[in-house]
Amino acid sequence: MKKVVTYGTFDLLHYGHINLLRRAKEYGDYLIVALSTDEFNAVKNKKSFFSFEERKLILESIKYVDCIIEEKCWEQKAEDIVKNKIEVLVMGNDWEGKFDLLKDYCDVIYLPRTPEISTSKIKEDLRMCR
Ligand code: C2G
Repeated sequence: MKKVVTYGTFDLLHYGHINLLRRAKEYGDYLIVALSTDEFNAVKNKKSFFSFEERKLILESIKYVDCIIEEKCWEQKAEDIVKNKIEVLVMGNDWEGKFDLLKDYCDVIYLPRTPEISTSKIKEDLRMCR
């Protein structure tokens, strides 16, 4: 079984996230999502609308997702990859190059982001509607 991993907050899940998850799954048979905890979001200077548990519940309903683990820090990726025997790390290309050091452990793939959509854009547009 070829395992793939991707990392993220996945707040206010939208079609850009779904495009990423669908394409990531195509690189293997089993997709692990390392979901940023609320505490790690604070490290990333992100405040998600949905809590970790709520974001996890939503992601678990996505057919491309086979397993969800916690993303608690920047430094856990190599251990995650070795421990879970992961062969491919997939991220959107806003992260281009940032995880190349992990090429010692697995394939690292950066996929084009879906344009025109982001969680922050959704929040901003909703604020405008008030
Ligand atoms: N994404 C995308 N297209 C968008 C929006 C997001 O392809 N329009 C991708 C991002 O590139 C990322 C994934 O969806 O690969 C999740 O995005 P976020 O939830 O914003 O994750 P991020 O804050 O980038 O966290 O250690 C890595 C970090 O945890 C990544």
